[in-house]
Amino acid sequence: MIDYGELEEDGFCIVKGVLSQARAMEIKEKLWVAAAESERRGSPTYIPGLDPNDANVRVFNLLDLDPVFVDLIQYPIAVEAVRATLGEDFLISNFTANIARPGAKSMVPHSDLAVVFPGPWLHRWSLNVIWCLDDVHEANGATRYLPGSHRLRSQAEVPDDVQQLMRPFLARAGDVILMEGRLWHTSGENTTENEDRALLFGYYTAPFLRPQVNWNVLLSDQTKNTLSAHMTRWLGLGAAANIVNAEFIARPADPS
Ligand SMILES: O=C(O)CCC(=O)C(=O)O
Repeated sequence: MIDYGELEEDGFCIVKGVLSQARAMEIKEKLWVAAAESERRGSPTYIPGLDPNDANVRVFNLLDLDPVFVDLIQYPIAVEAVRATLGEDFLISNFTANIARPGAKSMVPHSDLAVVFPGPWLHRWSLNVIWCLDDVHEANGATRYLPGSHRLRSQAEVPDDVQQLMRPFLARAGDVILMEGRLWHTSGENTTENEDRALLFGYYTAPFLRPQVNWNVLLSDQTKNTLSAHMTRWLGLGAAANIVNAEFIARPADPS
């Protein structure tokens, strides 16, 4: 199912039909409910500085908003891809959504590894598992990536005309895009009249990298109490969370 050769060679691969289109649509409905609940809790869905305008609807802390997101972050194919890329031990760094609505513009190009590690970017130390809840194509704001950019080792190597060189990921609702953390990308512009583009971003890192969010603070006790031992470890919850296990020390992350 997962083309690891492609993931290594291109920095991404698309896994088709992980969810049925009907299931993707059900999850999208839950996402809109989660977006409203997020606003109600005081966590805005538009972040000036992150997106150029409020046509991008951002939903943070998905794990606390609906159990369906707890299921997705530990979905077998996601965990398989993460383990194959990062090693047996890893952390869930973040899980968020971005719904690009008509009129949405591109954010600043970046790589997700650069967001958590200043470089040099020599190793595959993070992986984004992107859940497509809509068909994704250029006009509705498909995520755009810079081909070959998972081989860039520093900011100085990023071309000045990065935006012009980027290409859209093309995928169907229910597909998963596996994108390694070194691949430079941005959100696309949604130039359609009335088509949303909803994506979920499950971001996983090697266990020595500080997660983007502090799950200990962010998750409610109600959510924490439902989590398995594996999820507790992967979220870095608990007093001994920062002790990396001996197996991982003996076998560091894939050096590719
Ligand atoms: O929405 C997208 O297509 C990309 C989002 C992204 O890269 C981010 O939020 O860091």
